[in-house]
Amino acid sequence: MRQKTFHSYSLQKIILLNLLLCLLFVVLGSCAGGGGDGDSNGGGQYAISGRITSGGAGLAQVTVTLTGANPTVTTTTDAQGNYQFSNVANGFYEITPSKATYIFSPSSRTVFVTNAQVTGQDFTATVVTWARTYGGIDDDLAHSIQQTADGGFIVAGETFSFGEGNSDVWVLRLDVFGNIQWEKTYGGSGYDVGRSVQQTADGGFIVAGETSSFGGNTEVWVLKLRANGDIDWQKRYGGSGDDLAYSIQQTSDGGYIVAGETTSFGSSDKDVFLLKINSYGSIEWRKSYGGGDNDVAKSVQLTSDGGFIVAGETSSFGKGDIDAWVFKLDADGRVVWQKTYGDVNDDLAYSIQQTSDGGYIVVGGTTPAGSNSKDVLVLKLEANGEIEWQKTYGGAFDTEDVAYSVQQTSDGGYIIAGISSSFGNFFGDIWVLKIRADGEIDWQHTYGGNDSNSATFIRQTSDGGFIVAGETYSFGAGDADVWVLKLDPNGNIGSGCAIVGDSTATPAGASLTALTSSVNGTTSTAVANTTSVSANNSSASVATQCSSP
Ligand SMILES: [Ca+2]
Ligand SMILES: [Ca+2]
Ligand SMILES: [Ca+2]
Ligand SMILES: [Ca+2]
Repeated sequence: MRQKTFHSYSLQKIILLNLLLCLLFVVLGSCAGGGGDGDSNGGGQYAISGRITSGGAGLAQVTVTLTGANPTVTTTTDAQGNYQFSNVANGFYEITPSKATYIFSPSSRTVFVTNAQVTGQDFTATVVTWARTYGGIDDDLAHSIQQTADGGFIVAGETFSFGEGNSDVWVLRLDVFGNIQWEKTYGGSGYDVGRSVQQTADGGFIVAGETSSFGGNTEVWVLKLRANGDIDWQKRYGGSGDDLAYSIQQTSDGGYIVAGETTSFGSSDKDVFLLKINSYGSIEWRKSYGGGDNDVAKSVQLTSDGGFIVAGETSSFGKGDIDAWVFKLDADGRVVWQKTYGDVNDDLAYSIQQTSDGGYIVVGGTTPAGSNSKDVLVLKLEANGEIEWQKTYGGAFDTEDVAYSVQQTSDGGYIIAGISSSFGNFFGDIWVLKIRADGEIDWQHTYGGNDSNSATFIRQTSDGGFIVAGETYSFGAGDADVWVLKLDPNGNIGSGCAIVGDSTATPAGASLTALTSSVNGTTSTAVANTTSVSANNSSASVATQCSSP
C-alpha cells in the first residue's frame, strides 16, 4: 500500500494536479472526480479512511469534507470516530474535518490516491476554551446563557454602560470562540433587566425579565427576538405592585411559561407569579402562589409529563426564616405536590431541573444552625419531592458559598456554578463543581481575579465542555463586566490560565427537613400590555483573559 501525505497544497494546486493526473491515468479509465460516502460516485474504486479522536476517545458526528472530488463530498464520523470515503478515483484530495467548538490538528490533510486504498488519515480534536469580558465603563451583568443550535451562545443580562438610561436589557449573540455576532440593548428610561434567555424553535430568542420604564412600577417584561436580535413582539405583564420574572421556557405548544414574583396579586408580601402565554405573548393562564410572607420563584422547567416544576423560596411556610420551596404543577398550573426544605436559618433554592430518573436536582444555599456562613446546597429529590440525598459544599466559617445554576450532565452527574468566598479570592470567585450522580465531587475550580466575581448560569456544551456566564469586577472595561467562560470537560481553559484556581471542598451531609406546604394557585388579574421599544446596537469592549488553542 502506497500513501503520501502533503500539507501545503492549496485547492487550486489540487485541481491543477488532478488535471495532470487525468492525462496520466486516462489509460486506467478513471480521474479524480469520484468519491462519496458509500455511494458509487464517479467510478473510483479506492477508499480514504481515518479516525478522529478527542482526549484519546473517538469523536462522533464530525463532518469530514473531501475536496478534489467533483462534486465535493462529505461524510460524518461514526460513534468510534471513524470515517471513510468510498469509491474514490485516483487523484489528489484534501480532507477537512469540522465540528462546532472543536479545533482539529492538522486542520486538513492532502492525500494522493494512486491505485491503492488510503488509510490512517487521522486527526485529533481539541475543545475550544476561552474566558472573555464584555462591557463598558459602568456595571454590565449576565444573568443567563444558552448554547445555540450552531454551537455559539446567547447571553442575556443588563447594562448600565449602554442604552436608554439606568439599566437596559442586554443581549449578546456570540460565536463558538466568544466573538460578538451582534449585541443589542432594549429599554426605556427606567430599569430594564434580562433575567432569562432561551433560543426558540424558530431560531429566534425569548427573553424575560423586568421593566420599570413604563408606568412607574416594575412589571414582567418578555421580548421575543428574531435571530438577528430585532424584536418580533414585546409585552409587559403585571398589576399595581411590582412583578418580576426570573425564568422562562418555551413550551411544546410554541408558547412560554414564565416564573417570578409579584406584589400585585395573591397573599401579602411577595407571592410566586406564574404566567402561561401563547406564542404571541397573549395570556393563557396567570396564577399566584404564596402565604403571608415572601414567596418567590427563581426557576421553572418543563417536566416530561407536560407540567412544570418550580423552585424558589418561601418565608410563609417551612421550618423558619427562609426555606427552599419546590412545587410541581400540571399543565394548567394546578399544584400536584409542594414541599419546603429547610432548617431554622435561611435555605435558598435558585435552580431546578428534572433528572433522567424522573426526579429533580435543586441547588442553592443554606446557613447551617449556629453558623453565619453560607454553603452550597444540593438536593436530589425523588419524583414525589421526597429527599433522595442532600449535601452541602463549602469552606471556612464566615464565608459565602452559593450555587445559582445546575444542570444534569451527559454522564448522569451534575454541573453546578455560583460563587465562593471560601476558596480563591475572599471577595468571591466564580465556583464550579462537577459532581457525580451521588454527590461526590469529580472536580472543582474557582475562576477569578483580585476583585469579586460570580457566576449566574452554567450549561454543558455539545462538546462535553461547559459555558459559564456571570460578572467580574476583576477584569474588563470598568465596574462589573459580563464574564463568559468556555471550559473544557475538566473545567480547564487551556493550560496555565491564571484565572483558574483549585478548591478543596468536600461534600457534607445536610439535615434539612421536607415539609408539605399548603397553597392553591390563585388566578390573578394580571394584564398584558404591548410595549414599544426598539433594539439598539451597543459597542462593548471585549477583553480576552485566556483562550486555547
Ligand atoms: Ca433603561
Ligand atoms: Ca406571600
Ligand atoms: Ca429555613
Ligand atoms: Ca462594565
